[in-house]
Amino acid sequence: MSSLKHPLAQKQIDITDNQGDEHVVTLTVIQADITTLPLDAIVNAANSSLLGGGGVDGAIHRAAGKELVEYCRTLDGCPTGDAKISPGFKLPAQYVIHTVGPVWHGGSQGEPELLASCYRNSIQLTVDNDITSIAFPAISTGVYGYPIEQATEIAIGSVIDSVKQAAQSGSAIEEVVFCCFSAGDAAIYQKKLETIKER
Ligand code: AR6
Repeated sequence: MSSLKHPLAQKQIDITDNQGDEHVVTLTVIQADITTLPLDAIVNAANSSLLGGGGVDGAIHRAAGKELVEYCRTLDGCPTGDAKISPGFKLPAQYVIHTVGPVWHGGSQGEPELLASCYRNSIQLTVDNDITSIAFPAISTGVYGYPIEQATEIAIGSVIDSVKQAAQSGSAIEEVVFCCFSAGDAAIYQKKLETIKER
């Protein structure tokens, strides 16, 4: 179960990998400042420069210290929908996974696929780096304007699909946290996690 205080909702995903081994992945909704979480990795909703910005990006850079932007300069940016990894420096989390969500233009310009690929590519990096616990903010739902209800559906659906797929390639992931900043967003995530049908 979750290592975090005050989970608002939890769901366990049971996965059997192609070796026949069973994995349990716990999905948890919390309301918190993501920079405080003592998990293996936290995800940053960055922009494609990876050199910092406002919102959760600004909070992560402030808490990690200036070594983070120095490191990010070596990453050569990140296309929308992709993800790159850095150390967490002064954060309690060991790693930061930087992903770039789509800007909302009404939904017909590939936004759902790009948002899903942020979650999928971030989970893929947990496989490559032996990460067992990760927290996501509500990517694209702040400055980038993605409607929260639709973004939440994609976030949870894509994470469930991605952890199932990752288990087939040796993933060690045990816990995925949806870290909401506002009580309103947390309530939407909570409801969605309780009602979502596994695909
Ligand atoms: N912990 C958890 N969630 C947070 C925190 C925090 N400390 N601070 C804000 N949020 P946003 P985007 C929530 O705007 O929409 C930046 O300038 C926030 O309430 O941070 O993907 C980047 O550099 C919202 O629910 O990211 C990009 O230019 C969620 O994080 C651009 O913003 C995402 O809001 C990215 O926009």
